[in-house]
Amino acid sequence: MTKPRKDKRPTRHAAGPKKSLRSPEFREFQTPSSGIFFQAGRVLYSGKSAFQKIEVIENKTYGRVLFLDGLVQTTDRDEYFYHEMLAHPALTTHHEPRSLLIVGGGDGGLLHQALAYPLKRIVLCEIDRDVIEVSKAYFPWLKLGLRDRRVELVLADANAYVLRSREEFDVILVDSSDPVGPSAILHQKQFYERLKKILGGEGIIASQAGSLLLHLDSFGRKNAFLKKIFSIVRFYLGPAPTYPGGTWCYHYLSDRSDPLRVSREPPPGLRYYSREIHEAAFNLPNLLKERLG
Ligand code: AG3
Repeated sequence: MTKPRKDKRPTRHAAGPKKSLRSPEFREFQTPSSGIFFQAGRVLYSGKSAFQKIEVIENKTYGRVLFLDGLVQTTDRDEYFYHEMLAHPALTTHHEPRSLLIVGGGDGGLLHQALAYPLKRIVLCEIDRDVIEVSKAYFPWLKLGLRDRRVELVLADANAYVLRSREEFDVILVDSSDPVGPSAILHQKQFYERLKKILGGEGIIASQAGSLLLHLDSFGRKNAFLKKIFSIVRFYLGPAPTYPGGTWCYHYLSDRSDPLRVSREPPPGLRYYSREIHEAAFNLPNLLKERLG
């Protein structure tokens, strides 16, 4: 047992942390004047790949946090809000999903959600080998997912892969980052035209579209070009606590599958997504409806 201190000198804690002793701070500037910060108990990885800067830190509140080019991609604590909302609306609606293409998603969170379905084949197309390796080391769900026999990992630029693929997919999930850097192309019209060519007749695409509050201005234009490509173009929403603005938008795209006619129950054990949430998510706030015309 330690003896009680006799001297009255303040402990380091009582004095408040000295600047030099503080854990390093990792910030994402979500706008030029605002953002989010995390104190890193430990910096688990920091490196530069051929495509981007990759960092993984350990934070007291959020657990492990993955940054790509300084943008928060995933945290242990809140990843399921985003991954469940990107995976399950499309996968519960398609009448019989057998094949799935995941675009991006190198951290494996989306793959983990998808593996709960009786799919026959899953292609994970990620451009950056280092994201895969780093995520395998620090996010165990990816390591497990890649061991599944149904999964093929393709290390390629998705835009080029989609152009050369001769396969048809029942569901395509686009887990891109923001429309800057290597992900920029995944938000453009040409990419969606290419996706349509490899989408089965009843096929469904779900893709992350950005922040309701901070990317609102881009949605009108995007909606207009998507409507030229797909007969059913719907936005839906969900919370994303550590992403800019906190509420995230997703596109649901199809030619034949109505998003409100779900075909099956979601897998058990989900923390956010449910049938009720599915229905609620497609009801949009006025500020977004106005932009979509
Ligand atoms: N992909 C979407 C990340 C967008 C977040 N943007 C940001 N923090 N500015 C996440 C990949 C998770 N699998």
